[in-house]
Amino acid sequence: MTTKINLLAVSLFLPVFISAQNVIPEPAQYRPAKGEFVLSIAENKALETNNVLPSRVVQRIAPDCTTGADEAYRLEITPDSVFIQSATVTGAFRGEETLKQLLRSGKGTTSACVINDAPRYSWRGFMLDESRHFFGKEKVKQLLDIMASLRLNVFHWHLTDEPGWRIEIKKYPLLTKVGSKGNYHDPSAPAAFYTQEDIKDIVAYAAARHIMIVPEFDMPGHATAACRAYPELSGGGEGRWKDFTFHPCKEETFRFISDVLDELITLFPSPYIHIGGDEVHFGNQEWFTDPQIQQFIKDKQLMNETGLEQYFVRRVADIIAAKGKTMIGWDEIVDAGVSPDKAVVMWWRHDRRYQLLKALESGYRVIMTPRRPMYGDFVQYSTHNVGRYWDGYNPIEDVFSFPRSIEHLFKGYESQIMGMQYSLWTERVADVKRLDFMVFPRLIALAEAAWTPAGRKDYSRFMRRLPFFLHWLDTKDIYYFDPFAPER
Ligand code: TNX
Repeated sequence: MTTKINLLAVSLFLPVFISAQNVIPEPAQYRPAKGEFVLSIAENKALETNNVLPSRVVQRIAPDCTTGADEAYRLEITPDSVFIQSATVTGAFRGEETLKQLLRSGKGTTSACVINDAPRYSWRGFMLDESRHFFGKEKVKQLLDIMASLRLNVFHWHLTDEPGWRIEIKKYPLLTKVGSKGNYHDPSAPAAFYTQEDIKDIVAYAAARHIMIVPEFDMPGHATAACRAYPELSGGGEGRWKDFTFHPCKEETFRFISDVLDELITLFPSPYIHIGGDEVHFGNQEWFTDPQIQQFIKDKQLMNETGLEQYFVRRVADIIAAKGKTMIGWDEIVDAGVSPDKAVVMWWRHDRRYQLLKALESGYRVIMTPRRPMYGDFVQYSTHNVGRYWDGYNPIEDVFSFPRSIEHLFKGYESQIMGMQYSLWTERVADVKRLDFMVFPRLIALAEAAWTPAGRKDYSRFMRRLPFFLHWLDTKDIYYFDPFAPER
């Protein structure tokens, strides 16, 4: 409600501002020009209902067009027509999305201007955990639409974990038959997973929006659903940790992993496969002191349980490299001694800054998604109490201003920072309404943080532009947190 009133107020008093600059993320360079470009009623309807642009929008793809960065584009809006120039089809697509935002926010009219734009980071991601709770194809497609508008380019899909295995693997049918039953709240919830046909459909949908999907197959820990389906792969354990981890000393385990990866690679064209690697807890003490396990550790000179974990990660890194892909792992993998040309590190433990430094010093490329402020399962406002709260919470402003607070840490290593990501774990996110609430508007802030040059970011200007984007979310029935009416 308040959003609509705000929007109305802004459009009544600042018509020029709204048609010229309502773009998120804020472009790198914006120059106003004379006049306005106005859609006809039919053209505006085509944009609103079918998301298509008029024939007066002309694209030119040529290497000499822009700075050469893959996603850079130049958008020139004149009263008669619009020119989008880019070295790549992807860049031109990003330019189209900027134009669509300008036209939508101006209700079919936008001021003439020239925009020269390129992203700050090449990895601008969103992670969704669908193991803890499953949301399904239509929701994922809607999120991809919104990501496209925000010029986000990576969807990291957490498809396997303790409660459920969510992707069909033809060679191991029990993964879905047994492993996809249940969710975080209800172990008896009916099977929920994506068939390979679903996956192909979603991958194509994302590709049409120039979004790469990176699947995550979490191992050796967080493997409970897979171990439930194939108990012979389990590393044992008791209570909370029962079947949590794959058995790291069996060849059978690595054969299984290699087979599953083959199917994932066929389905996902991404050059990266995420293998998790976080929070490993092998079996229990009894399992660990088993003479066979002890012998294995001795033979491989692994010293202890941690050595075993690192051995596992190195084996998987080699399997993935042999298949021509690059592995991504959570920041625990930094300690495993994998060669930096085989792996990319995702830094998540905000309270372990030295792990970020160690990754950079060891030569790894790094994607930043520290719990604070990048985890969407933390609350976003002081009075909220559904969600995490852990020496603080994650307000929108912290997402927006990232990585300012830690920039000094990676001074000199900037070229190894691939980008950043907003990550939503869904233990406490049981339905799409809650999902929307925990994702928006923080994902919008992430998009600007990851795209816009640091010097052009300004929180109060961002908050002034935000209502137009929230208004678009209204048309999609997205239930977002409204920072303009926080006590709603
Ligand atoms: C830690 S982040 C995990 C997840 C949980 C999350 C909850 C990470 C690599 N592992 O399994 O869902 O915390 O905030």
